[in-house]
Amino acid sequence: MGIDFREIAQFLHRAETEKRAVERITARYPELTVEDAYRIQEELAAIKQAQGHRVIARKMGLTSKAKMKQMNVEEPIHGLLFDYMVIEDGGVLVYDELIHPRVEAEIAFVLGEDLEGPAVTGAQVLKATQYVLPAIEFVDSRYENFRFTLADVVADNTSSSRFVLGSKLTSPEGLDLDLIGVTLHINGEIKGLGAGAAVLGHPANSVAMLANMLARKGERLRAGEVVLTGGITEAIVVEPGDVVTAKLDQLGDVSVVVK
Ligand code: OOG
Ligand code: MG
Repeated sequence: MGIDFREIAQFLHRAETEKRAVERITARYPELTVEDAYRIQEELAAIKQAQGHRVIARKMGLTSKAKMKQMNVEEPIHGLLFDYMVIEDGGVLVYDELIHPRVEAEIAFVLGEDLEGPAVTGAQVLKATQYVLPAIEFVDSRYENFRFTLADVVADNTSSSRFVLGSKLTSPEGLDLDLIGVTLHINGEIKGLGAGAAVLGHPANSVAMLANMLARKGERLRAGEVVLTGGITEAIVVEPGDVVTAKLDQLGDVSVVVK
């Protein structure tokens, strides 16, 4: 008997909709590979799509040393962001809709041209990018204590739960995105700080890696797609009442209130 990917996807989907942390799936299936995990992620996406949800962006995760160290997983991963996950800039995150959310400051890209791997470079990404913008992501692992292996987190759609895009669109032309300073504030206090270079040396490298990972499945990034490139600092626990702001040099601010 093989592993039932659909059944595992349903298990993770239920954990999300019931807002209940569950045992990590590799405790039950230690032999689960990362490739299997992406198949489970696809099944999970199909379940959401069957319920009428639409994919509106993609994300990379675990692209900075800070995040890799915090989660004890050393390899970048990719996932899907759905329409029900979006919060407008200045909007509200409803804490009770989630399990144990943590917040990240990120740089997002909007592509103006398709990008097809397997050998896409950061320079090609920059040429193909229409805009960059500041972003906040809330990760909310469906696993107990936010603890997982690489395969677990991939299957769990990379802990995706909510995200916020800043309202200012900036052309990447002439910008050194690696040198963009980033601060993450909660209630006016700086909880994390870094620079674009924290993300694989340059956040465009994260989009290039995504294009190259997708190429293995015969997929490509398309013009108009939005990509979150990964948390620059450690993710920070949030609580009801928190006001979260990410400030990115030259790209602007993005904020959200936790209620
Ligand atoms: C996995 C998702 C990581 C990022 O930006 O690094 C991520 C997690 O830490 O739960 O979104
Ligand atoms: Mg993230």
